[in-house]
Amino acid sequence: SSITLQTYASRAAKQPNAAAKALLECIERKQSNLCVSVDVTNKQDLLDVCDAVGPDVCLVKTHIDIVEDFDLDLVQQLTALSQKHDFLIFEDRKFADIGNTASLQYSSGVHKIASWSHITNAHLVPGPGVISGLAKVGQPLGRGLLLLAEMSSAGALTKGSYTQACVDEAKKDTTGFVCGFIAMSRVDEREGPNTERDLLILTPGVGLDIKGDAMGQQYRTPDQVIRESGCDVIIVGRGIYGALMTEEGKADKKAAFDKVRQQGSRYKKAGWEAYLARLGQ
Ligand code: 5IU
Repeated sequence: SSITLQTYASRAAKQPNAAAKALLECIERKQSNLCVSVDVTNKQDLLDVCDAVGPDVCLVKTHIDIVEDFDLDLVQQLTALSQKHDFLIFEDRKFADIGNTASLQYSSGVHKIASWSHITNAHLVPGPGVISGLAKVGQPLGRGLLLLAEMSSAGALTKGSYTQACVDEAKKDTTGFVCGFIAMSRVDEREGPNTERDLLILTPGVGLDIKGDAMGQQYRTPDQVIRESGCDVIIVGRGIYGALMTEEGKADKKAAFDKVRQQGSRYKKAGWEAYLARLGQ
């Protein structure tokens, strides 16, 4: 039957990709399909947000290249928090070069993403060589890759035959390294139930209070994303940590972090209720 009618637990039991399996198990254990996107530019804020919302999330998404004072201690502390609070880490790197270069960007440089990030993602623009290049590094480490099948921003070119090509490549990936998509809908089931290979769908562009931002972001609610569109994980950034960015929040960090925690718990509940509603419970 359609993936949307299966529980996270039953999908975890059958999942061959280690990172995807760990994520599904974590979702079930914590009753949370919430991924927080922590797009802050200093190390301590990043760690503090993860510590504040850690209990409510299954996954923390980073943009490690925006952190001004990045060092390897940051990823050690982030890893420690992922163990303390039981969440996985997803570096939203969006690899998009030929296989050989993507492989080096994944393993090496300042950030050494493969060494600490359980999940990362790639555009299929270069063709399937980007998958093999990343798989060479990530596969032996038990990592997972998401293909960017659809984006949330207005006017995105990720549509039609491009989206379909991402689905086709994921289904025929022989490395087992591709474990899902970033997408706005159940792209793997456009042509009927996907009985071939369980692929996760992680979805950004989620907000309960506003419809978008000034730079093309478009928000939908957790219910629209999980129940109506059949996606698996909601990704929420400013909806959760936004209080830290205001003048008020900068002046009173303690109050701001209370708001961050409240929003984390609010989105966690909304995501889980939408999942239960999808199952008809
Ligand atoms: N993100 C998107 N849309 C996409 C992809 C990634 O918003 O299609 I691919 C990222 C960008 C940001 C986070 O890191 O997800 C969403 O943040 P906000 O919830 O603050 O808009």
